[in-house]
Amino acid sequence: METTLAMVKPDAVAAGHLGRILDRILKEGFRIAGVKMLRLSQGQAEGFYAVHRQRAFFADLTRFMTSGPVVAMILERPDAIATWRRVMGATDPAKAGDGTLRKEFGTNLERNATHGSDAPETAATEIAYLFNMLEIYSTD
Ligand code: 3AN
Repeated sequence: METTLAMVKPDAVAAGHLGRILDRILKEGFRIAGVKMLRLSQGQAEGFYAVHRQRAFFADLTRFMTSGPVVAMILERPDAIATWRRVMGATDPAKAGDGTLRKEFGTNLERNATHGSDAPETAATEIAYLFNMLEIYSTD
């Protein structure tokens, strides 16, 4: 069993896509081990995306991520990280394949509807950043 951190970003929450994204998550065989809606502060968004601090898009990205509530989830299934990234599709919705969440719900490279951890270490860091142990119902 593997765990990943998924997020429905402010654009997709505001557009009312949460239900369809949750439905897709369950259809793909994920178990939801934790879920919460929260609105990130500027400092929290900057901490979450700290690896991108030097990138030109950092200020815009963190402003977008604080523009409304997000829904953060801990997802479990075998090969969860790669599977969730496949379901999301490419970072740029214009390049994402048919049937992917970013193709269906993303607006542009920045407002791309969903987030997913890119490696086991990142997943562990991101989960610890957003959830405390009382909020996680893991079968591990
Ligand atoms: P992914 O989320 O597919 O792993 P990353 O980690 O390269 O992509 O980028 C993190 C987030 O930063 C993306 N989800 C997207 O919102 C934003 N982003 C990435 N590249 C750009 C860019 N060139 N311009 C604006 N925003 C970007």
